[in-house]
Amino acid sequence: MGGTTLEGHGGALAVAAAWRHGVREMFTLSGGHVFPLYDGAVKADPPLRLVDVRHEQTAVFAAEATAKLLRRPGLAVLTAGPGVTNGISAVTTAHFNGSPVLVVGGRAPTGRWGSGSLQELDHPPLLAPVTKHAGTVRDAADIPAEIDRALRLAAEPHRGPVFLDVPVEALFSQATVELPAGAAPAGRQPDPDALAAVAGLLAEAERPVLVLGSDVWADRAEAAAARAAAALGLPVVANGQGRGVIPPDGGLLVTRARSLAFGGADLVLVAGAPLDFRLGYGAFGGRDGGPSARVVHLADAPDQVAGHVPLDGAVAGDLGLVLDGLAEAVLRRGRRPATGPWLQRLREEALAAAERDRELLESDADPIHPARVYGELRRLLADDAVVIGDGGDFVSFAGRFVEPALPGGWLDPGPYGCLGTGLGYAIAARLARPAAQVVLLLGDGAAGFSLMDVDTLVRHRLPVVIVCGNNGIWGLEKHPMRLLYGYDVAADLQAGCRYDEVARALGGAGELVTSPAEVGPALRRAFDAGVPYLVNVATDPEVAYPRSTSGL
Ligand SMILES: Cc1ncc(C[n+]2csc(CCOP(=O)(O)OP(=O)(O)O)c2C)c(N)n1
Ligand SMILES: [Mg+2]
Repeated sequence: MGGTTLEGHGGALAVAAAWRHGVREMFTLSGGHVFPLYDGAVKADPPLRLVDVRHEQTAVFAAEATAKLLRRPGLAVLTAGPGVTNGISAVTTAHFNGSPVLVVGGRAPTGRWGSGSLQELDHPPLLAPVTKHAGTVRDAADIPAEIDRALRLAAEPHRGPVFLDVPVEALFSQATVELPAGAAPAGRQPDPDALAAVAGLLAEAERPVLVLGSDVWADRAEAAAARAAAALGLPVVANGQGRGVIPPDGGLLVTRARSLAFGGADLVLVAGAPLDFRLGYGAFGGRDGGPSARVVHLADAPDQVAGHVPLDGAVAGDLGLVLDGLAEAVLRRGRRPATGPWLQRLREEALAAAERDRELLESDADPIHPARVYGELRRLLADDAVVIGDGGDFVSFAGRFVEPALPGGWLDPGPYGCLGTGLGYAIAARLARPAAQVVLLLGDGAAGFSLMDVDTLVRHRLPVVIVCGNNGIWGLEKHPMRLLYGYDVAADLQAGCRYDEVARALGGAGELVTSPAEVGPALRRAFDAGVPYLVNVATDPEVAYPRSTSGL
């Protein structure tokens, strides 16, 4: 492409530039400052789909989930002032997740700046710490080039959000400009010496573990990761959107034995995930007084390589090239790592853990054990389902019991841990995967942040199955506070609150489930309904997720 000249107002120019980067929808909540962007969207040929939501955080979360699922940028348009500030937690989530999101904000007029216009706020200083770039476009003629630059930057590894605001004069005025081409960034070659050094460590290892994180999916490296794991016989632990890269029944996925894997390893290779609290801050090995493990970080960009722990090796670059290159470099040495007995031990441990789960998944306990919900759900999930978790303990149980069959379809909030992603992620998932099951797992506490956006699902005819794990408490806070203090406060919600009736009042459907035998049939009705459907499952508040770390 390239060489196209366009005449139009700032909104039309912005839409045309975004289209060239694959953007096909605009998530937004109305405000006069951004009207030209709507006019640009509806009058574009073909038009950009406008999805209007009930809270700006939902708009940005939806843009983020679009980026996560389709691996191209998502766009949210927020009106000046409170529209932008309401979106900041979601922008921060995209920042922590490395999701390519463009947020375009309205902005009070430059001509009156300082006189006290409605919603006059200088947004970029607020957004700068949580974006790759935050700036103001002051002239309509600059809009296409700035949007193009922003989207390139967002999509270039390590990916992340970019924020631009446009003063009303610029957005409403006309310009004639050449549209930029919107080309994708090229793959980044890893350093062959760094690869060879890691291959050397791998060839010597007896108990290696490969960790696959979300950037493996974002970097389109899932096939290379599966090839490397298979060629080298590496046991794999997956997290985030890395879940599903290695099929659950192929003998290599040992996520259920992660504590033995991380504690007993002599070498841990972490690909496409930060060495944060979810991975013990990058400290592995040491189980039963054994030595600590060597640690290698494989990252999509040099600035992602961990600096807070000593590393035994690191490679930065296109993760597909890194993983293929690594397998090749090891095999070229003529010696596959001798992982057989180690893999066997982890496999047995993973199978034993799955066996121990079985009882919980089939639990007849009354009140309902949250695991029973997943026992029933697992039977109904198709391989290509998109499963979204927004909540505390209820979602931790999902992480343990729901093993995705395919990569990319598991959406958790990531390391920022922000409650409220649920409806935004669900809206985006239904649009991104029109034919797949979309299941939103919602804690009853988490529900309060975004449930009003069931209205958006209804207005836009987006059927989603919502399962609310309703224990009547902020479970992940109540139990730890009790443990620490012997009592708890600010941790109770309404027991048995009818969130299903909220969904019905908003035009969706739903039902309350209070006995274990009803869970399966209710889920089936939800999948068959073809409308947004909330299954409100009253679960046992005494059941706490058994966790070893809190991340604090
Ligand atoms: C925006 C935000 N506020 C507060 C928290 C702290 N927090 C983490 S988990 C949790 C409890 C979630 O409760 P619920 O959604 O009902 O799930 P449950 O643990 O009860 O299964 C809270 C309050 C957070 N992570 N994000
Ligand atoms: Mg709860």
